[in-house]
Amino acid sequence: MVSKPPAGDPVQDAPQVAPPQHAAAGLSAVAHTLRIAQAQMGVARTARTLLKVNQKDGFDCPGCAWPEGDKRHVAEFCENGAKAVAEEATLRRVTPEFFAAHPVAELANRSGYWLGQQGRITQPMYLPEGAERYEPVTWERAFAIIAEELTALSSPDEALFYTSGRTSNEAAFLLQLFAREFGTNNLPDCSNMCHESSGSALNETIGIGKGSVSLEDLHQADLIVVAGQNPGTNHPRMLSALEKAKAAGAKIISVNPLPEAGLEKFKNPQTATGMLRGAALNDLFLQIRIGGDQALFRLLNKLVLETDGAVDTVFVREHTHGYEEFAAAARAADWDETLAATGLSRTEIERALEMVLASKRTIVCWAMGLTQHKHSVPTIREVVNFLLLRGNIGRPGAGVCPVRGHSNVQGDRTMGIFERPAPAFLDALDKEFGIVSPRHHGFDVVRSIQALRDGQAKVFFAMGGNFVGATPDTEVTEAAMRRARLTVHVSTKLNRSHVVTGTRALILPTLGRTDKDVRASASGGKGTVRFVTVEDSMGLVHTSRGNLPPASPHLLSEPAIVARMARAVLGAGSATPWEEFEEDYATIRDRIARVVPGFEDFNARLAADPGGFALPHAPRDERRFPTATGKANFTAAPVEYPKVPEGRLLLQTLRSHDQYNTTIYGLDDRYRGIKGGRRVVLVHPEDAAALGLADGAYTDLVSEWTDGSERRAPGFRVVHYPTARGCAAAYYPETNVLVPLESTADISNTPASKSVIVRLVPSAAATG
Ligand SMILES: Nc1nc2c(c(=O)[nH]1)N[C@H]1C(S)=C(S)[C@@H](COP(=O)(O)OP(=O)(O)OC[C@H]3O[C@@H](n4cnc5c(=O)[nH]c(N)nc54)[C@H](O)[C@@H]3O)O[C@H]1N2
Ligand SMILES: Nc1nc2c(c(=O)[nH]1)N[C@H]1C(S)=C(S)[C@@H](COP(=O)(O)OP(=O)(O)OC[C@H]3O[C@@H](n4cnc5c(=O)[nH]c(N)nc54)[C@H](O)[C@@H]3O)O[C@H]1N2
Ligand SMILES: [Mo]
Repeated sequence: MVSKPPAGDPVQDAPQVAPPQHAAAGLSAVAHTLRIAQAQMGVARTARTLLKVNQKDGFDCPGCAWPEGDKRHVAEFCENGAKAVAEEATLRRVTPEFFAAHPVAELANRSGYWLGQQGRITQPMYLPEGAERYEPVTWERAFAIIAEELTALSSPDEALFYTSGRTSNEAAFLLQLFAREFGTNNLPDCSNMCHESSGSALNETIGIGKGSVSLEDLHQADLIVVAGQNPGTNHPRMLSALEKAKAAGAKIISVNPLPEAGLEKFKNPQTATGMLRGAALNDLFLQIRIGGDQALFRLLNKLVLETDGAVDTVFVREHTHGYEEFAAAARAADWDETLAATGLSRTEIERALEMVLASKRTIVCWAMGLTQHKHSVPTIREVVNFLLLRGNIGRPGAGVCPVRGHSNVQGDRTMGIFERPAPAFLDALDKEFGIVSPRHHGFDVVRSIQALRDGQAKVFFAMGGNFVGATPDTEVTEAAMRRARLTVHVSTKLNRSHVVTGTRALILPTLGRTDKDVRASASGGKGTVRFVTVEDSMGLVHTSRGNLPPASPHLLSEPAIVARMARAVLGAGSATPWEEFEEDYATIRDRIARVVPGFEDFNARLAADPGGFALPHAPRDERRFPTATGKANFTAAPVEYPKVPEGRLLLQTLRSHDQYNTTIYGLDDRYRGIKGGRRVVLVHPEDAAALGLADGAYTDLVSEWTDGSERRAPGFRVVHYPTARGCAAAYYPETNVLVPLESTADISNTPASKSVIVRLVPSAAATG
């Protein structure tokens, strides 16, 4: 049985609140999964689909980028992976009749949840200048429109090519090749809003912007620090790895303003005993203030330096640079300032130090809680200092572990989706294709919005994602997007970006991970099912092959869309064999093998083992650090932390349990005890009392920015919640309207969406 999408909208947002749960997963998770999956796909398709997730002959889960491991369970997926699959494999359809019935202006008043729930888009759609509705268009005409607008630009740099992290290696490689052949490095991607701060910090300090640990390392660690990450919701399979590490004797410290379920207690749904009993994964919970992490790690570093024999002097001498300067800065760290920045007690920090000193193999894992602040890059560099001090990089059971978001966000970068490509990469690309790539840098996400706003960019093309939904400063961004001449979205599902358009707009529907991508046989036979490849958070490359009949016969694969667009735009002037690439993805992989280091004999290695291979990582494999100094670099940035004026709170914008970024699966955040609504703001009871805010009161969130400007998000229900003092939390994307476009991390330019100073004012829009 497949349920209908929600009929009414705006969706009734009436949150019900119960105490937060301590345990993650378990039987209730399995029941919840099956309910959502069967509503979208029906029973048979649910079974057929879920059994193929993350199997060697199946498709890569479109959820998170956590690796699969070598021994796979029959059901190698988690509750939230299953929701991601159900969302894509849904039987609901958005047809040309749908667009005829709903003018764009009407769709622009619908919630993101409602739009997403309408189903898979079945045909290319075109919104001509001045038209009220999208109309069906042929693929040929769609590509001609793109060519018309792109060739009319006065410079290739007036075009923007955005990528979200679900795109396969093959499609990503073609897109960056096309952009560069066309003449621009304007390749912003979701990474700019996600782990850019990690990449910036790691490139500089260890010489490669990727994590250095494997699953095996996690299983062997003595100590795993999980900072600024909510794996119970966003990387549920990571909990199994932590459970295994713990069984082997590891200790776990979590650093978070919120007590997140899963770390507190985890009931492994893949083992019978785990399902029933569950165990606490956390050995120590440091309930830190938002933005206090750099101060915490700096003080821990000072304490390590002051402990006899704690520093790995051999490693420091042989493999690092900048130790003296760093040590001087760390010795100056101040207890009082650290306690103020972190909100932690002296005893808690001393307890953490004991665990740090007792560990010979330490891993630090992190996600958005560390990357989306003004001082994120120095914060992550301080984490690197912390690991370098005791030689915790490049040995088993130790290292850096930035846990990636989108399932192929890391691979897209490896394939060259980057606005600031390395000269060596461009040299290799140019040599292989006989082109001349531009050497000047392109626009990242924030600069792309500024360019649209200022009239410097006129065509916006997105390979997936929901640009206006995911980016900050919603009103500014939407106004900027409306100034474009043409907006184009390659998409599976309807979202906000399709209804906030340029003068003309196109929606190009594509195959998702679960869809079968069949290459027709020349002899009229059954044809072969094609596969693509992805790279997970730990640098493992493997195949992904869909097994479901596509959502519609009119869909094209992502590589086919790029190849046809390139032919339409570049015409006879291009010597690149775009037709061959569209026909046979193996020929794309042959080129990747010659351009991207680590992919030598790409096709042959996949044929030998579809389970994949690991990309080289010099610090991990040989303790070699390909930085400017040739060593791992200690750094000594001044300690920063957010200063919040009297009567204000520091707001972080985060994910609920029932969403995937801007895709809303449902209105519950089960582990946090919230049901039936998303407009909630979590506030510590004592802060709420000081501000005169009863639990259940309705408030507007007003953000205050340094230039004196204010932004307002109306009508949030106050929830008294055990967060760190002075901190608040609310869901994104509803709160993106509060994040000023100019509020970004130093160096990485990532929107500071976890550090928003807000005032809570009584709401006129109370809907309770
Ligand atoms: N089901 C599901 N899975 C997902 C996603 C999804 O939306 N849904 N999104 C995917 C993507 S793209 C990404 S990037 C990841 C995101 O994965 P996460 O980073 O886990 O996602 P967030 O919900 O943003 O959670 C941020 C966490 O950091 C904590 N935090 C906030 N500020 C601070 C701080 O200053 N210091 C510390 N120490 N902690 C802080 C928050 O309390 C929260 O626990 O998940 C991926 N996986
Ligand atoms: N305030 C605030 N803002 C944030 C964040 C935050 O924590 N707080 N997190 C940031 C982070 S970490 C990220 S990664 C970004 C996410 O930014 P995006 O990646 O741009 O956003 P998503 O919501 O993941 O995109 C969902 C859309 O992708 C399309 N899609 C899904 N699967 C496919 C596919 O296989 N192919 C194609 N072509 N399209 C597909 C569907 O149409 C769907 O509507 O948001 C960022 N924005
Ligand atoms: Mo992300």
